[in-house]
Amino acid sequence: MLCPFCLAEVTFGQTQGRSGPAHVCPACQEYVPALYVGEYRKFPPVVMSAVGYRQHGKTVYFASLFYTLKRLKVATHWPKFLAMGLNEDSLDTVYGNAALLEGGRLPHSTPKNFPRPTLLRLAGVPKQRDGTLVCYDTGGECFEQPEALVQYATFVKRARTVLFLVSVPDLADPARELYKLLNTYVLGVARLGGDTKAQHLVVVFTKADRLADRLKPYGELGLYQEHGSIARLADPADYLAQMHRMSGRIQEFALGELHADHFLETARANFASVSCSMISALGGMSAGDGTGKPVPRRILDPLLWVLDRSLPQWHREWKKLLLGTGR
Ligand SMILES: Nc1nc2c(ncn2[C@@H]2O[C@H](COP(=O)(O)OP(=O)(O)OP(=O)(O)O)[C@@H](O)[C@H]2O)c(=O)[nH]1
Ligand SMILES: [Mg+2]
Ligand SMILES: [Zn+2]
Repeated sequence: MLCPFCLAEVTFGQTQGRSGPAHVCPACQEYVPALYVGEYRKFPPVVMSAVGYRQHGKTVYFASLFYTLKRLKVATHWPKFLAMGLNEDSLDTVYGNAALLEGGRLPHSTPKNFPRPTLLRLAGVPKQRDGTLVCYDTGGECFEQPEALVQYATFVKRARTVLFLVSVPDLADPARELYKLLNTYVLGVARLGGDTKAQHLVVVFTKADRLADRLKPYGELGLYQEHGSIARLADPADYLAQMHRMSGRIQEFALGELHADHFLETARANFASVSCSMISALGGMSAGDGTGKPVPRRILDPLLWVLDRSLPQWHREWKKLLLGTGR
């Protein structure tokens, strides 16, 4: 089984915990939740590993995702949908950060240390299999040098899909800085003995609310960001097809507006696949002063990409035939 804390393939040991038998990882010595081990086959792990510079929106993305998933539960869009934290840490993160956003506040910057993943069981997402989300939110400093990645983010080499969270409005020279992030990541993973060619890359452009003017020339994409609503999720086949189309539009934006040709070409050469999405975790919410609530836009798209990319190849081929979606 995959350890959710260090992502090593291990056989968990049994030990006596404070409240009964417990499972321990022989590689990292972490206590693994009984629910994770007991129903591993029914809810296999799906790793969401966020990579990106400081202050580019990783923590706020996860907070906004948890906030949205919480609200989805009572909505009618996915009638069978269920999300559940698997340990106390995860409950604290999910409910704590979602509550912060709900109260119009923002989470703090993430310290540079080996992050503890948030474990969230997901069931009933239409057209996707059930699973346990293992969310890694690492401090942005760890992605500034390959050495820092090797020291603090060893788990990245074992993730099947990696999310690059990039805030275009915060980049002075987007083409150069995008390429640098990619280069740092590919080098770091190679030094860890991993191979990015076995991973799928999802590039997530964050803070799309600050890009509204620059998206105007890209008609359909601008509208997609502005009118992001969860109502269309009720028809998942239609939604996934649209998401694939938007990935193409976002790549056009990256070429036309950011001149990121070199970044995209190098990414395609170094990963099993490259998809793009664009989100606004906060929408119109003002900067954490306790006024206003977030109005997230397209916040589920990266999750749907990760779930999609986590499916075995045969399942994806089958879905492609059924839905007519891209790669
Ligand atoms: N306008 C806008 N601002 C955002 C959005 N998401 C995040 N921000 C702003 O960006 C800041 C940094 O976001 P974080 O999620 O903390 O960034 P991070 O990538 O986790 O940063 P580190 O933990 O330092 O690596 C937040 O405090 C917000 O002010 C968004 O969707 N729209
Ligand atoms: Mg953070
Ligand atoms: Zn472990």
